[in-house]
Amino acid sequence: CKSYKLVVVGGGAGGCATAAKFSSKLGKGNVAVIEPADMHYYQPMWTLVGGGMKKLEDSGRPMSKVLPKKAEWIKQRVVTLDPHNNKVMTEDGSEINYEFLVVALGLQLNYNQIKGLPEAFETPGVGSNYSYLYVNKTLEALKNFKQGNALFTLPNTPIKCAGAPQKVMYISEQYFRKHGKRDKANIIYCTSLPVIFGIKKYADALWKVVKERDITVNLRHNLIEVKPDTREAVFQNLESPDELLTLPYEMLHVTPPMSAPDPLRQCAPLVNEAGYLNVNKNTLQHVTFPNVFGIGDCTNVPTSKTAAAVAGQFGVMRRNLSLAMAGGSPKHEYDGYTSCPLVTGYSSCILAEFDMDGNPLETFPINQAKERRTMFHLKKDMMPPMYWYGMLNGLWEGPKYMRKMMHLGMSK
Ligand code: FAD
Ligand code: UQ1
Repeated sequence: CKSYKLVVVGGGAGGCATAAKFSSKLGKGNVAVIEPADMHYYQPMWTLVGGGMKKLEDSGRPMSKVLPKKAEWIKQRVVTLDPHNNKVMTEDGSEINYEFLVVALGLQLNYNQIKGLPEAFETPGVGSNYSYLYVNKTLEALKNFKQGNALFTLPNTPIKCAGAPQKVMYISEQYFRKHGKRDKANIIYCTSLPVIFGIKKYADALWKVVKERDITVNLRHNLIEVKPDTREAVFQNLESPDELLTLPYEMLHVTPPMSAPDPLRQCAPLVNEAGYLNVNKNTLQHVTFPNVFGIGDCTNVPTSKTAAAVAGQFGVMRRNLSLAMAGGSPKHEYDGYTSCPLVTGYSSCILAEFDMDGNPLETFPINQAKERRTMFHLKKDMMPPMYWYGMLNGLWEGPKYMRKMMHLGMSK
């Protein structure tokens, strides 16, 4: 059985960055990445793919091209983690030993927890920007829309990019206007949350947007069933669980319930009660296994799960893991930085940036709660190259130094 100084499980945003930095530091033969997928997707682009602003092909690169040459790619799914024995098992039955482990498994999409899904995706009008399988169906639904309800949902679990379920709605609203069918559409946002967005500054701005654009918001409504035959969606009122609301739809955009991936959830010693990797929220080191670190969506770090957060975490995790490898203890601390570019149409965006305590932590010395064209271009044109060339090579650790410079040293 094989053995490495560092094993990285998951070759997404956090896994690629980690493998790039550490394989270059430790040299060939010392770092392995376990990742089953052929393609690596830049998921934040799917918001634009669903709205017809980018092509699905633009969002993916072969995994072989984004994983670092100096790391060994084990093209397998991890099925069991065994932290007491410093090893992981893959689907083909192999055991892989490590001295240090970085867990970067992301989130699992649980479409099957909604009755009638994923079958309803086989029918017209139902799409989801959260999966490469269904994102093009969002655009198709917009094109074929005639008249009726356009429903957009947010589930009753933590999700990645908590703004994405409404970005697609604002883009859809503008699409309908551009194509002369806005007056035929009744746009409804059904969210499990009691708020439109978790951070008050941006929530206030978003309430203005929904009012201006005549969008109905149903708070605390959770999608539980889709009936493709009658084209109806069933929601549970989370405030009074016996109460169901059934709405007919012409278009339905589903954000699925999410969880940590099963092999992680099932590894009790590694996870908290909710099934997420149990790390110290500041150092990103595991709370009981000092040779295990975590990064990204699969951890219990109490911040909004985004690639921007992964970038911020990476700088901290990289330094702390290096210290641990040298026999020391972690001393660098993550502040919870995260960012959600709330695209509100074909040329506007509110750039939400905040920390673990819910305080805005903005890069630019302007009011970022305002819809702006510049922030739209940052999202659409600047972020993809920053991701492919900066982040995946372990060279982008978030905008902290940019923020300090922009605020003349007076920001956190
Ligand atoms: P991922 O990048 O998801 O990587 C996880 C990897 O683990 C995957 O490659 C997967 O194949 C692999 N894996 C899973 N199970 C196993 C297993 N058993 N064994 C081995 N490997 C496994 N973020 C932003 O910052 N800004 C945005 O505007 C934004 N918009 C978004 C819009 C959409 C529609 C979506 C879906 C996401 C968006 N995000 C955005 C969120 C961002 O994509 C994620 O937060 C980020 O990719 C998380 O990185 P990660 O490394 O934790 O997980
Ligand atoms: C970011 O760092 C990042 O990760 C690479 C994103 O994901 C694609 C983002 O959407 C944003 C906004 C950031 C933050 C970057 C700047 C320059 C504010």
